[in-house]
Amino acid sequence: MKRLFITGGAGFIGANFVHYWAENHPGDFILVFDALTYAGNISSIEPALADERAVFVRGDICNRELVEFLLGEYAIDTIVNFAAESHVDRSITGPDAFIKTNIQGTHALLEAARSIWLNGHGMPHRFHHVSTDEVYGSLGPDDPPFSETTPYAPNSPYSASKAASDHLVRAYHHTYGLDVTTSNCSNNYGPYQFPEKLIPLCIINILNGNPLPVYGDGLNIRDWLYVEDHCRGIELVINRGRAGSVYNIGGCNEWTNIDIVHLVCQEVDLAIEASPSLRESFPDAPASRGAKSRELITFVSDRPGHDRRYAIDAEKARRELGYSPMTDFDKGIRLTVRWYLDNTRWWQEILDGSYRDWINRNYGSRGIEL
Ligand code: NAD
Ligand code: TDX
Repeated sequence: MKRLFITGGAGFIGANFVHYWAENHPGDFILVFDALTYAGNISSIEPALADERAVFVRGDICNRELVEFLLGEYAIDTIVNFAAESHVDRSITGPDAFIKTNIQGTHALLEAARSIWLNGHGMPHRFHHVSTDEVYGSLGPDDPPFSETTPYAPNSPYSASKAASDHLVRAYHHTYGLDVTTSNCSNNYGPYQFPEKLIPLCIINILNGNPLPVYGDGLNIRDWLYVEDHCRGIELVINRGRAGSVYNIGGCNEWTNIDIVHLVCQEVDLAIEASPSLRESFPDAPASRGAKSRELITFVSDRPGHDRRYAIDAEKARRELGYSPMTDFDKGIRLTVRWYLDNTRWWQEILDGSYRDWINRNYGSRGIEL
């Protein structure tokens, strides 16, 4: 039985991971530790928190003393670090928070783990760090996909801060013998993704009849993975990955942005055309008046320093861990569109600000102090 400390567990991938782990390891204890920044949403994990083996603490990973106290108090043996500032565009307009959370926060977590786990008792432990393919930089059209030995070449403040955190994790293994693993994953999509990222942004903008902003020429390429496949990959790394190892996780599923936007338009249109109640709920969606969502596509200025192409070579994870993605893209996009149609309250409360008001009322605007 494991006792997990899941940082960033109220965010997109973290919340999916909390559900995945609770379902597949019902005897394990889970402590979700999350600062509930703009991207954190406690309602995403409410069902999992109803279990007596789950605890939620609002806190900042930069708060080493608090983390150290909780690791000891709850006899934690596994940290899974999802907590991060994760949006590239925000890192361009405001990099400070990325340096603080992604670098200083990961360092504070490592120090807390070192202090609790390497204190002479030799307690079995695992520090799993969740990272990104963006640390490897940008690929040309004919370059081979990123492998674990591809040199780091991060291009945005976001990817540079993630790269720095990866190096710290590596160094704590090499220098102190902390039992660490790192996974570098490609673009995720699925339920609970904050509506600033491309796919949920497009779904919601279509429903509200708003423009679909496509950066530059729309021909940038990403390798998309359904979030549940990422969660399974992380589970495999935690359970079977070698200490000190890095594993790339990806979907083997490269798409240009414009093709993704077209696919999302098509799926939303099909759903609305088939449902009078959706037409009533979303009168501004093009399909509700017999038009096509692709008319909302608007090419806008490119993201500064926009990486052209990412692609992951997940052969090491396949060979060593038996990892392979299970959800094909058509199915994953259909499931994702369906989730946003069935969970309008989740995203409408984010858009209208009522969710943030609720958090501030129930959790205080500054977080808990222990
Ligand atoms: P997200 O932005 O949806 O969620 C981040 C979570 O971390 C939020 O709940 C937020 O409240 C919390 N958080 C932020 N700062 C914190 C702090 N200082 N202390 C405690 N909690 C804090 O992010 P995501 O998309 O779920 O990404 C999770 C992790 O996976 C990140 O490390 C990201 O770099 C990595 N990743 C994401 C993707 C992707 O496609 N989304 C792909 C590869 C890797
Ligand atoms: O409105 C948009 N229009 C657009 O063309 C947005 C939000 C994005 N884009 C483009 C930029 C990217 O090429 O779509 C692509 C995907 O953009 P995002 O959803 O912002 O993701 P990306 O920048 O690729 O980064 C994501 O994947 C890797 C996550 O946000 C990172 O946390 C993860 O590490």
